[in-house]
Formats: sequence, structure tokens, C-alpha cells
Amino acid sequence: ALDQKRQTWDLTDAAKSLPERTQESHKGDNGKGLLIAGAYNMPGAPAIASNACLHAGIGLLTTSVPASALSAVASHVLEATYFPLPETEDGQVADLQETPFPWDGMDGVAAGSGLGRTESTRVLTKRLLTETQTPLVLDADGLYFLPELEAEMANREHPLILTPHPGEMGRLTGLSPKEINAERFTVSREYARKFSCYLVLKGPNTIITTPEGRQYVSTSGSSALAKGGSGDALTGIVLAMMLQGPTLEEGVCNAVYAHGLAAEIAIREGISDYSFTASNLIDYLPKALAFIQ
Ligand code: NPW
Ligand code: AMP
Ligand code: MG
Repeated sequence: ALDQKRQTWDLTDAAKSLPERTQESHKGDNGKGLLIAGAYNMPGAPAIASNACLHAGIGLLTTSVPASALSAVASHVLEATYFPLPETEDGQVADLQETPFPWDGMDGVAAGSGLGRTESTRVLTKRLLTETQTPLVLDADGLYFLPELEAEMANREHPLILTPHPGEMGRLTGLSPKEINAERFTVSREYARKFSCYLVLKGPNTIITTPEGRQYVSTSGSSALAKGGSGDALTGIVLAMMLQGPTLEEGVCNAVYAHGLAAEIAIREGISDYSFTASNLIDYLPKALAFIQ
């Protein structure tokens, strides 16, 4: 333990907390998730996040991507169902103000990976903060408009989980990535308390901070993760594992731990850290979870 409110999150913690799957469970018991991600020029991010989510235990996943990217994503993700984002005639995502997203039937929502920083993302982010009644994970472009939505964040009554890298955390706080990394614990705790959110500050030694200020440092991870797509995989794993429990806090910690462990096992089994990609991470998630179990 680092101090009373700062602890490591290691294999023992993950093994102790990861719930057993019960014999009687059906898919609806294992979490229904909605992932809103992707753009015409970023079909990979939603595919990676979806596949990671599906290999991390979700019962049912609905993936929402722009209509023009749907078939590309769906050809890589067979187990998800889809909710296409409407597009205008010139192929841009339409205004999402009236779009009837299926979030009422969900246990959790995640948004942002590869969405782009367009006006429709701004509208969507505001609606997610104000309308969703389940835990909400925001990452990547889902974090971009938060500095102008601080009132909506402060008023939100349901759990909010943010997963910034130091560059994104800098934008959230007005600091530089260097300043963030010099004070990772303090910056995380202040931000999580201010907005009553869970904050996952990524990087080597990812820190998970709860709204109450408890902090956990995951002991897993690898520099092989320093590659486009790694964060998108984490988003999907967080969506799946926060719904497995036993608590949201433990589920988020286990997601970060399993993500890092999958990379470690891949490297241990002979995948070069040059070659490792998010697709390898997804392939190794089953072994990481089996190791934890
Ligand atoms: P620099 O210039 O690299 O040194 P962005 P992004 C900084 C999607 N993706 N420590 C960085 O600094 C994502 O989901 C899609 C310190 C720069 O200033 C997003 O939607 C993929 N600084 C979108 O792309 C695969 C760090 O932050 C800024 C840092 C953009 O996401 C790739 C960059 O951040 C990607 O995931 C660190 N650890 N990390 C796909 N296949 O579809 C970053 N910075 O502009 O938010 O860029 O993270 O690539
Ligand atoms: P993103 O920048 O959103 O793609 O997220 C990158 C993911 O890879 C996060 O989960 C980081 O914690 C992880 N990561 C990136 N670089 C490293 C590193 N050098 N060591 C360990 N983990 C890393
Ligand atoms: Mg990212």
C-alpha cells in the first residue's frame, strides 16, 4: 500500500474481486452496453473497442457508428448489434439532437473513440451527460468538449468515468502534459473530486481515482502499448468490466489491470514489442482473464 488512500492494484486484487460467472446466467445478466464511436476516417477505433469489450465479458453489445462506416466495422465485429448514426447527404454525421439512441435499455454506455471533434460530437456529449441514467465512460473525442460542459458534469447524478491520456488530461485541466505527469496523483484527485467522477489517468502506471479520492495504481502494463489503438481497446474493456462488478470501482480497476496484463502476456509469449498491436491485445485478453480467474 502506498498510503491509506493510495494503493496498488495487482493480480491478487484482481483475482479477489473478479466475480465468478454463474452457471445460471444468461446474456442479459452479464451487462448490456452501448458503445458510440468511430467516424468515416476512423473505423478501426470502434472495431477495436467493440472486440475488446466482447472479449472482456459483456453480455450484449450495441455499437453505434456512422452509417457509412457500419459495414467496415461490422465485418470485423460479428457479435455486436448496430445502431447507425444518421448522416447527411455529403456523408457527415448529422445533427444528433433528436436521434433516439437506445440508451434507456442499457446497463452502461461508452463514447468517444474515433468519433471526431465535430459539432455532432459536442451535441452528443451534452446529451450523454444529461440523459443517460447508467454509468457513462468518456474517452478520446468524448473528452474534447468537456471543458465547455462543466455545468452538465457537475449536475450529473449517475456515475461518470473519464479515461484521458496525459495530453487529454492537459486539455481538461488547462495544464501541459508535462505538468500533468509531474503531479499525476494530485491532479487526478482534484479533478475527480471537483466533478465527482472516476478518473483513469493513462500512461505507464495508470492511476484510477474514485470520486471520493481513493487512488489505485495498476501494476500491469507494457511499453508495447505505446501505439495507436491501445486506448480504444481500454475503453471497450472498461465498458464490459465495470458492469461485471462487484462494484464499479473494482470493475474499472480490473479493466485497467486486464488491459495491461494482456500486453504483458503477449510479450512474454514471444510477440515483439515492435510488432504488438491492439489486435494482439484483444487476442490475449482471454489468456489475461483466465490468468486472473
Ligand atoms: P504528441 O504530439 O503525440 O507528443 P489527440 P489521439 C498528446 C482516435 N484513434 N503523454 C499528443 O502529444 C482516438 O480514439 C483512432 C503526453 C498530442 O498533443 C481519437 O478519437 C485509431 N502527451 C483520435 O484518434 C487509432 C500525450 O496529446 C495530443 C500522450 C485522436 O486521438 C489511433 C494527442 O492527442 C487513435 O486511438 C501521452 N501519453 N498521448 C483508429 N485506428 O481508428 C497523447 N499526447 O489529439 O487526442 O490524439 O490520442 O491519437
Ligand atoms: P491512448 O493514448 O488513448 O491510445 O491510450 C494508450 C494506452 O496504452 C493507455 O492504456 C496507456 O496506459 C497505455 N500505454 C501507453 N504507453 C505506455 C507505456 N509506455 N507503458 C505502459 N502503458 C502504456
Ligand atoms: Mg486514446
